Amino acid sequence: MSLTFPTFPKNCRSLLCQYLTPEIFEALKDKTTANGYTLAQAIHSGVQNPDSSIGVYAGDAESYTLFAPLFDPIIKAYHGFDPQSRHYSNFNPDALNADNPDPEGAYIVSTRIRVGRNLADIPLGPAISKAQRNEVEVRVSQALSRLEGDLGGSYYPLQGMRDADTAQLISDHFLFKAGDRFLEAAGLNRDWPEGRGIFHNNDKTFLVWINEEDQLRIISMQHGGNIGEVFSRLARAVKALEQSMTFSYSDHLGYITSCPTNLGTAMRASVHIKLPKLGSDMKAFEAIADAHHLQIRGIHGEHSQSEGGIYDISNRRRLGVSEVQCVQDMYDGVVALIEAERSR
Ligand code: ADP
Ligand code: ILO
Repeated sequence: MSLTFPTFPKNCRSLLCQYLTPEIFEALKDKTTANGYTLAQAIHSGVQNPDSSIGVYAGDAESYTLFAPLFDPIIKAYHGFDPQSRHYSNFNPDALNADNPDPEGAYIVSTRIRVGRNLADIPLGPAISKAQRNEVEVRVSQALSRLEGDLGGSYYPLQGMRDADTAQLISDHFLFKAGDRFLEAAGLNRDWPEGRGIFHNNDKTFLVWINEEDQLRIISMQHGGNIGEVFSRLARAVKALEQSMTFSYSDHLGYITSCPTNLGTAMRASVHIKLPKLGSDMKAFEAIADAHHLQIRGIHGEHSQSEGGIYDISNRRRLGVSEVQCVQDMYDGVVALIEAERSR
C-alpha cells in the first residue's frame, strides 16, 4: 500500500479511477478512522484490480464520512444519490405489487432476495480483527439458533467442512465462493476460512452467510417465480434477527455495508431466468435492463458467465429507494424481459 498517487492503466473505467483526483488523494491520504482504516486500504482493491467496476471498500461507518470527498461521488454515480439526501425504508410485504411474473414456470428458474447487514459495534470486514470476526460468528450463530418454525436451522462453519460439501453448496448456489480477488485485495479474505460459515433451514429457503463481504448476508430463495413469498420470508427473518442484534444504520446511507454499491437497503433481488433469444442480442437485452435499473450477471454470481441462456437479473439501485421499490424494479424489468423474449 503506497502513499503516492496510484497510476491506473489508460483503459481503466472504475469509479475509483474516475473520481480519485490528485487533490482528493492529497487531502485524504493521511487520514485514519478510529478503527485505524486508511485511504490506502479503502482504494487497495481498485488499485490492484484496475478492471474493478467500483474499486473501493469501507472499513467502518466512519469511512463514509472521513473519506466522503471520494465516496460521495462514487455513491452518486452508482445510486444517483446526493450527499444531502436521506434514505428511507419500506420492508412491508403488503406494499409489494409483484405477482409471480411467470406462473407457468417457462422462464424463471428461481428467485432469491438477500440483504447485507453488519453489527453496529464492530468494524466492517475490511478493518475487522480476527478476534472481532470470531465474535461476530459466535453472536450471529447464537441469534440464529434461537429462530423457530420454517426459519429454524443449523449453522455450518466453513472451517472443518468437507471439500465435497463446500463444492456442492457452491454449485447449488447456496454458498459463497473462496478466493475472490476483489475481496482478497480489500482484506476481506484474511484468516480464511476461520470465522466464516453458512446457516440454513431444512429446505434451504432461508440462509445466512456469516463474515463474507458483509458480516451477515440474509437470504431468502426458492424455485420458481413467487417473488412475494420470497420477500415475505426475508422480511420476517430480518425482523426476527433485529430482536437480538443492532445493525449499523444511518439516516443518510441506510444500512452500512463494506461496498458502497450495497448501501441503503443492501438488497439484491434476483431471478435466474431463461432468456436464450435475448441473450443472442445483448444490445437489446442491455437496453431493457438499463431502462428498468437492472443488472445482468451470469449464473454463478458476480463476474461469472451465463450458461444455457440462463441469466441472473437483479435490481441495480439499493440506496434512496425502499426495499419494496428494489423488488418492484426487479419485477417490472423481468415482466419486460419475458415480453421481449416471447415476441422474438
Ligand atoms: P450476492 O447476491 O450476495 O451479491 P453473488 O452474485 O456472488 O452474490 O451470488 C451469490 C450466489 O447466489 C451465486 O451462487 C448465485 O448464482 C446465487 N444466486 C443469485 N441469484 C439467484 C437466484 N435468483 N436463484 C438461485 N441462485 C441465485
Ligand atoms: N469491488 C468489485 C465489486 C463491486 C460490486 N460488487 C460487490 C459484490 N460488492 C468491483 O469494484 O468491481
